[in-house]
Amino acid sequence: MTTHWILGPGAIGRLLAHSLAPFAEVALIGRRGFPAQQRLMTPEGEARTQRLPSLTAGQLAVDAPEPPALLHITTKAMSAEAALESTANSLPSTTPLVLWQNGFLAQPRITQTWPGPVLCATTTEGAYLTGDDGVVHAGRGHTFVGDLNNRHGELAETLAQTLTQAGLTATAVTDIRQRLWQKLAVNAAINPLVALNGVRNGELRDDAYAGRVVAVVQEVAAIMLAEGIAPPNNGQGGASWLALVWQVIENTANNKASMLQDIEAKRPTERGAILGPLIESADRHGLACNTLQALNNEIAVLEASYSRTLN
Ligand code: KPL
Repeated sequence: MTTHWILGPGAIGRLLAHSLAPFAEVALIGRRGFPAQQRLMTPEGEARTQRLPSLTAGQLAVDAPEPPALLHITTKAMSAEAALESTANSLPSTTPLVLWQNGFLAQPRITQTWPGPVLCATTTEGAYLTGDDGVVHAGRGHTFVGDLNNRHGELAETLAQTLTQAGLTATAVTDIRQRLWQKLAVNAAINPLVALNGVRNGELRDDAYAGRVVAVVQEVAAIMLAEGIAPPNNGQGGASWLALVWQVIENTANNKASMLQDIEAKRPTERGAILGPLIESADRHGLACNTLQALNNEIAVLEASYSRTLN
């Protein structure tokens, strides 16, 4: 049986572990251990309990288990590189990696430095944790996998088949860079604004916020043009970034976006992986990005205020 290690036992990590476990050997790797009996609630409301072994990076170093065929990294974007480093001594450097992060920060860096194949995955599967031993698969989505240099198409194809067999519908693609940037563009227009204002996605349609949404999207659209990233076709012929962003806001109106959840839980946010590459790209192309800069600074101030109270 193929072995998959899943580094980062958050909602997507545990959903992945539950889905793969009937077909492969899986181990969840985290900073701390978890109860072996883990519960999954399916989108259809069926409750399942499965044994999912968990290991800490410390245990890996001591126990030296057989290395995996594939290491999935499902941490937040800003933790991916440190997490990989914490397990790297327990892995052959040829081990294929699958990066599940938002944004576009860890992916190019790890692709450049890791000697083995590095796949990137972007998913619309919806999941959230219900404690140390439970995850809810809230909505079915689609996962796209590929590598930034288009050198590992066969591996991406095999992974897409494995994921699909495991119930997480997936497609191997040759334009994963485009897809990661497209998701980042939408996240940049929604996440910082809802996080700063403490509102659900749908509230961005209110007059109080809509102007700032438009201002962010104008900057993002110029950056995307400079990067050569077209908006995904929305199926209605209208492929503008603004139409896409309003569509996602409509479809996720009731969502509490991930950045808002991070702010509420006083955790570091993914602003560096979402706003960072946009601001860096704007600088590189000589484009103005005052709204993106302002949002980045406002979130940084908020994060600093609670990291001071936690220290
Ligand atoms: O992906 C999202 C997130 O919460 O990070 C959006 C698209 C904003 C939906 O909530």
